[in-house]
Amino acid sequence: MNVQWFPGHMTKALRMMEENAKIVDAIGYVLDARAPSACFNPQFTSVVGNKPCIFILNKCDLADPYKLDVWCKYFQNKGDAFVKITATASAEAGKVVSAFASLTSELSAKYRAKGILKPVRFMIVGVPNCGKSTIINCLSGKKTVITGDKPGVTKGKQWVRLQSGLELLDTPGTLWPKFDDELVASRLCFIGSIKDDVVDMYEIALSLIAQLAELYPKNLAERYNTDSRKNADEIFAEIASKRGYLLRGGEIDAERCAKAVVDDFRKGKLGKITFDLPPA
Ligand SMILES: Nc1nc2c(ncn2[C@@H]2O[C@H](COP(=O)(O)OP(=O)(O)OP(=O)(O)O)[C@@H](O)[C@H]2O)c(=O)[nH]1
Ligand SMILES: [Mg+2]
Repeated sequence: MNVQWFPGHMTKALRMMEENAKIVDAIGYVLDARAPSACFNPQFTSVVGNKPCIFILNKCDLADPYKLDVWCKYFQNKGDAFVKITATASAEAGKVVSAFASLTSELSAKYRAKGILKPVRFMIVGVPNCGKSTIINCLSGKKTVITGDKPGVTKGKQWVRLQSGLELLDTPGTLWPKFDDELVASRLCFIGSIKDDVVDMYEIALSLIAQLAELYPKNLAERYNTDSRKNADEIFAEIASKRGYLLRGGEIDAERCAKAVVDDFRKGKLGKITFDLPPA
C-alpha cells in the first residue's frame, strides 16, 4: 500500500510530545477501539518515559463488544490503567474523571500533604482523529476545543481546566514516521487517521473489503447482499454496479464507490467492528 506522509512534520509532533510529557503528571493515551494496536505508537514509551499512563479506548459505540472485552482483560493482566468510552455520549465523563483521579491519587495526596495548590495535569495523546478533543469536551461538559471528522483538526496545544481541578492538555494527533506493517497502515486509513487525499482510496476500500471478508464475513454479506467468499475486487465491482456508482460509459466509478464503502465502515453501517486483537 502506498501511504505518503510528511516525516518532518510527524517527527516534530513526536518531539513536541516528548517536551510536553515533561510538564505533565500523567498521560491519557487515546486508542480507537476499532484498531487499538494500530493506534499504539511503538516509540511511545521512549518518548514519554515512565509517566503514569491510562489507555482510553474510545469510539466504543462503533467497536466489537466481544473484542473490547478481550482488550480489557489484556490491560487488566498487564496491570495497565484503562477506561472504555464513547466520547460523543456525555454520560461517560464521570467514569473517565474518576479513572484519571485514581491514576494520580498518590500525587494529589502528596500535593495536599505539602499544602501545594497545584492542579494535576494530564496530556491527551493519540493518532489523528481518534477523538482526543471530543474526550476533552466530554469531560469539560462543553465545547471547549475544536473537533472534526477528519485528521489534523487540532493544530497546536491547548490547556483545559476541569471543575474537578484536573488540567488537560489537548495535542495534535501524532503518527510515526514510518509504517513497517501494511495492516497497521491500512487500519489507520480505515479509521481516518491518515488524510484520505494522500492515499489511494480504491486500494483502501479493497483492503477494507478483504479484511472484513476474513474477520466479519456476515456483516459484509448483509450490508452489500453479496457472498463474502468472492474476491475483494469482485465484491467491489458488485457494490458499484448495484449502487449505480458508474461513469457515463458504464465503467465503475471506483473513487465514488471506494469512498462510499469506507464511509459505511466509518459510520458504523457495517456493524460494530474491531480489527485488532491484543498481542498474545
Ligand atoms: N461515533 C463516535 N464518534 C466519535 C467518538 N469520539 C469522537 N468521535 C468523532 O470522531 C471525530 C474526530 O474527533 P476529534 O475529537 O476531533 O479527534 P482528535 O483526536 O482530536 O483529532 P485531531 O485533532 O485531528 O488529531 C469527530 O467527528 C468526533 O465527533 C465516539 O466515541 N464515537
Ligand atoms: Mg483534536
